[in-house]
Amino acid sequence: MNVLSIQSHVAYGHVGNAAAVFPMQRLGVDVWSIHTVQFSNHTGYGSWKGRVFDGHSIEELVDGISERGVLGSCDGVLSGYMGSADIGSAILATVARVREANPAALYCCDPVIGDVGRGVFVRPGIEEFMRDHAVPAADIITPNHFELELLAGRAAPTLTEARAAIDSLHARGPKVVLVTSVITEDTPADCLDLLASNGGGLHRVRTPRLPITVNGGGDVTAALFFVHYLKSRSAVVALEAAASSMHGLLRKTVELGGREIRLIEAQEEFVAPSVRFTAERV
Ligand code: PXL
Repeated sequence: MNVLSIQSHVAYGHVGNAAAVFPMQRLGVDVWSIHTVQFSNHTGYGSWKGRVFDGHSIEELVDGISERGVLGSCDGVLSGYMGSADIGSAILATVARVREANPAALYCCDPVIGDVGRGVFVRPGIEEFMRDHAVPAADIITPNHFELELLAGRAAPTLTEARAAIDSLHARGPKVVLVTSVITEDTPADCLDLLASNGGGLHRVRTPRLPITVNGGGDVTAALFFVHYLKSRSAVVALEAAASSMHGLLRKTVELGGREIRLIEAQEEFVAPSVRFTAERV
């Protein structure tokens, strides 16, 4: 299986491609990674070095891959942190090229915009680009709770309102919606929910809430969910697998400490999660 992953890259630590590529490889996927930015470290530190690429630099690499004659063997495109709306347009042009070469290829868009404590952390224009262009082009989207509310343009403090917000996103195109880091009024204080919908039903996995906030967790979750979906074609199977592996990764991160997710040390969790969660229909 081949996945084209277009995301940010950091030299130190784990977000974007530096978070998503290894778990996908560990699951046996051949990952073609294109970087939208190359930074020293993630932006959560408040300062970083490096640069944002432009749309042309993305399309140039896709041209080169296309010249190898392999685009038709691409099973899916995964996008994350975009850097600029111009890069976003290049990503959507790439998705169109891949679909032309392989009509069965799926596009999973992780609409990285922000998070509850930090607010919006991407450049102006990205939020609108995600809402108006990327989401409608995607087969699968993986917003966190904060991004769900922004994209749907409505608050989702309860499960009922989250369901309505998810349905409004389905109506714009995506067949599958995964919502991460969900905390509604129905969520117990020591728990965190993940919701997955395939348009025909909503499923929830509830995991214990761990005493950390990390960067890159959403990037790993989207990558795991996409790979398991590509393999199983089941949103429920993908939800259970991604939630179980993520919980294992975060437990390892709590155990070992530090500011970055412990991706390497937790690698066994991607293939054989030590705790398996099951989804319930809600
Ligand atoms: O995890 C999202 C993300 C991706 N890429 C970069 C980031 C962040 C979050 O901080 O800084 C570069």
